[in-house]
Amino acid sequence: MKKLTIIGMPMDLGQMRRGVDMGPSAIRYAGVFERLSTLFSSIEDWGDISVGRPETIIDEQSNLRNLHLIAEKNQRLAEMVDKIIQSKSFPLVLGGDHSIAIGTLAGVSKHYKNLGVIWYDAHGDLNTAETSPSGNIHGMPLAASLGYGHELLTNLLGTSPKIKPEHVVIIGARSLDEGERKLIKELGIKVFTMHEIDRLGMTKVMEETIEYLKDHTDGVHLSLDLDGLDPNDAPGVGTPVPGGISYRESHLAMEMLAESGLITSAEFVEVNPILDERNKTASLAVALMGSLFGEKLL
Ligand code: HAR
Ligand code: MN
Ligand code: MN
Ligand code: MN
Repeated sequence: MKKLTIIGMPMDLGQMRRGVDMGPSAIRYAGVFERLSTLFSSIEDWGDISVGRPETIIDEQSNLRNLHLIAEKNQRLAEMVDKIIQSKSFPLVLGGDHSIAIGTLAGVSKHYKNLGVIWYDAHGDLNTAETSPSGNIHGMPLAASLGYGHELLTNLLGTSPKIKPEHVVIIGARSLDEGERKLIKELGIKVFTMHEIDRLGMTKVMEETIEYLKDHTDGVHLSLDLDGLDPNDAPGVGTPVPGGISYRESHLAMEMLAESGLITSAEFVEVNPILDERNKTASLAVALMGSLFGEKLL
């Protein structure tokens, strides 16, 4: 059995709603350590990276809110994730808003020539300063990891791009901006929107995802944004979009990933306990982690 290392990234600077910085606490409170401890030979919690307050000066020129702080803190996260993998442990990052994927992927991708990424999300997170309707960096991490966007975001640890478009699968998309749609088409990124999930069913979606990635990648990162799920199941998120993936479909997806043995790193992001109902969303995140790491019902 493998080792697991948890690290918290209480980042709320990638978007406008405070509270998502308490995501790591909420996930710990929901019992992540206890839940996963039987599934690994050893499990460590390295605590949180300190993030700090929002920048007061908004860089209007770049249309990137809190750019410098986000880049700096993600650099730190990238270094920690790198260390975790060096110590032969599985990195599990707790968010925090989705801008932290920039750091996670910078650290993880150092160790893989062809890193696959499963982006489980209502959104594409494929914006750049030019296409973003909001200036919020949590809408940009997948673009940044593919090498699109401001140099401070694309070039962490000194390389860019971190991943290749043909090794990315987006699952659950139902809110894509114009520029994101364009980039998806231009790069030929594989996307299972809610339409495909409805039409094919989650079993087929995951079979195809696993088939698509398994022979072309040497590791696969799961970036799970809780807003990929339906807001009825995951109300504690900053940018809920109705009509999402269900609780059971998400468990099925995690169970199939566990069976595949493909996943080599993971992050669970956008849990905002201030917007939640009795820690429902953090508890859901922990339950999904259980399935992802091979917990069985029987
Ligand atoms: N696409 C919109 C934007 O760029 C909303 C992004 C919301 N992002 C997240 N991450 N919650 O998926 O602002
Ligand atoms: Mn996201
Ligand atoms: Mn999202
Ligand atoms: Mn390939």
